[in-house]
Amino acid sequence: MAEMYEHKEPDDSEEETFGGQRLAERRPRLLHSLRSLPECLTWAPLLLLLLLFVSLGFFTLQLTTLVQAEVAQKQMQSNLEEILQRLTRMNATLASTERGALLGHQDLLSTNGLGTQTQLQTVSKELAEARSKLLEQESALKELSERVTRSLAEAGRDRENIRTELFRALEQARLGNSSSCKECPESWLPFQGSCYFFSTLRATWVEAQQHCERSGAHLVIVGGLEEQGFLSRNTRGRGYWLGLRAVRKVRRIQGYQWVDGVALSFSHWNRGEPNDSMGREDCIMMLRTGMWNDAPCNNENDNWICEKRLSC
Ligand SMILES: [Ca+2]
Repeated sequence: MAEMYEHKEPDDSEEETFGGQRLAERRPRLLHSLRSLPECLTWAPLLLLLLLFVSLGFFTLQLTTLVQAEVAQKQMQSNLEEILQRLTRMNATLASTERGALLGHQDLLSTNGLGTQTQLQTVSKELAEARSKLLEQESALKELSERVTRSLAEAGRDRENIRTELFRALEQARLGNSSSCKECPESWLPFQGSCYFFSTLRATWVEAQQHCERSGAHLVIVGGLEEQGFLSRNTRGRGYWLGLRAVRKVRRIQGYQWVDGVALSFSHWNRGEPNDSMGREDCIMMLRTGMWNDAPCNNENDNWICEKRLSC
């Protein structure tokens, strides 16, 4: 019995039973850990200290890294500023170079422009001189043409006058002999080598001249007082267009000209004529008295007298 109630000292083997099986048998490592817990508690400050050192080292490393990064950033900023300054200087240099080149081009263009302007002025001056000379030559040619025209007309008139004189001589010779000269057409009146037609109709000056041309004649040209006397004696109380018109330039009458181009020399104006009434009296007609008057060319109140030379 003594053995049954034998006090058993707490034995580790009894404490370490679990589920009827010894803990040492089932969890040897756990058992070992449990046994080493006080020892672990002894190592904790050391671990904390170690952790502190590690953290401090890590912090120091980060701080160093940040400082290095800041230094690198400052270096990069410095480099960028330097690069920017170089670019600014290069830009300034380039701008100066381009400006110089542009000024050079501008000077060249200015020089060329001045040269061209000088050439243009010279050419313009030469053209003006040439134009002036051409105008002078044109004026001289025009004057020469007018002189030639007047000379031809006067020559034609002289030729007709010679024919008239010849006709007179032949008429005198005809007193005893038969004439070889043709006679005037019917209803035409002869006078000193010419035939005259006194119309019974009325027309404008231009229409009257056209009537005469269709008969191989022209409106009458009054060469002198004898011819004027012949015409005045045959007016039969009517007014007649003559072959005389005004020469008007810039609304002003410069003179009068016969239909053969000869300027007016002999005239037989009525008193107060020519008056160029209303500035439109360019055609000359003979009044019933035989005196002359200037009248509007489109006046249809007058008859007309045609004249053509007799041919021998
Ligand atoms: Ca008049």
